[in-house]
Amino acid sequence: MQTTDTQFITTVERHFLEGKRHNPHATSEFSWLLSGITLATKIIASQIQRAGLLEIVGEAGRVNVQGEEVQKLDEIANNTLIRCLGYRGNVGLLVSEEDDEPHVLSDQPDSGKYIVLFDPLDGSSNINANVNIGTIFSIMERDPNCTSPDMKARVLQPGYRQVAAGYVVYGSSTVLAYTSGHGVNMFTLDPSIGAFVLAQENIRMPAEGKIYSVNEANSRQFPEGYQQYLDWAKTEEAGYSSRYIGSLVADFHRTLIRGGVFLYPPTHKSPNGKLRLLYEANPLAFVAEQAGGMASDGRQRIMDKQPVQMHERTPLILGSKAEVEKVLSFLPPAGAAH
Ligand code: P6P
Repeated sequence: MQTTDTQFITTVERHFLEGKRHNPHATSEFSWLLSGITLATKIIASQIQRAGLLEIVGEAGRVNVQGEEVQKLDEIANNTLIRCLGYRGNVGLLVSEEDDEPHVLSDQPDSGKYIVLFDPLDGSSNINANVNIGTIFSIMERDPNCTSPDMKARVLQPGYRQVAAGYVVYGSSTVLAYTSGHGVNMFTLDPSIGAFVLAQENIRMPAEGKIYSVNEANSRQFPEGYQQYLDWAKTEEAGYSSRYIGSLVADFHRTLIRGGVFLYPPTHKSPNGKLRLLYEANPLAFVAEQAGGMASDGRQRIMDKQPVQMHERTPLILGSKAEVEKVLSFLPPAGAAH
């Protein structure tokens, strides 16, 4: 086996610190925080690779705050992230899709400087079908002007306040894509050295892509404009293909690489959309925009939304700018009655 020439590999931590020249957050303390996420996702990846061999597939026997059956691997992923981020020394609050309340690690301005929000294992119901699943994370700074004793209030910041965001997709390879506001960089986990190694710098999402990604079974529940868009996209002259994995991180990763648009519109069951704003829509919107793409809730830019609740959901139209704009052209203008 060809060994990796270590002098030529760029790990995610090294790449981040080398970005110091244009990124005020590229400090060693932030790199230490980032290494908490990369460590956790390496541990999660190793668990997933052996899921069929270990008694960790299946349901944990409890329902989470979202009302969803918790998978055993959900709990493992959640606990791993909490543990790995718990002693970074600069994380004040952790917000997880799995937990109703934030985890308070520090309420001090310096040791509690960052807030990390995450969906520990998105798409986990697909685990036993060996479908790609993922971890999504968002990093914000503590708002010095928010002195509310209610920790939930501290995390209700719009997405444009994010200082970094990204995801890890666990599939045929384990891939990390993240941004700290200066483009999107992609790293592949090299199991032979246990490090995320730079695979592609400054990724650009294709400006357009004839792929739409939506759960067609819900289409009759969608507001009229979405149905009109899908009717158009299905015409021969429009020339679209439909691709839907049912795992947000996998559907988004394909969209980032090949272009197209992912949609999760309002449905009767989820009138505000199914996907969560703080730790699903916002981080992927940040990555999408940094790669030249776009993210909307059908009325406004995802990252401009002022959250009202920590686990609030949002409709999501995410992908190539021209493709998102095409969907929006079928919807009522912002402010019009839906
Ligand atoms: P539906 C997985 O449960 C998830 O949260 C996302 O990963 C995925 O995009 C979505 O739900 C799929 O939802 O209703 O199409 O099964």
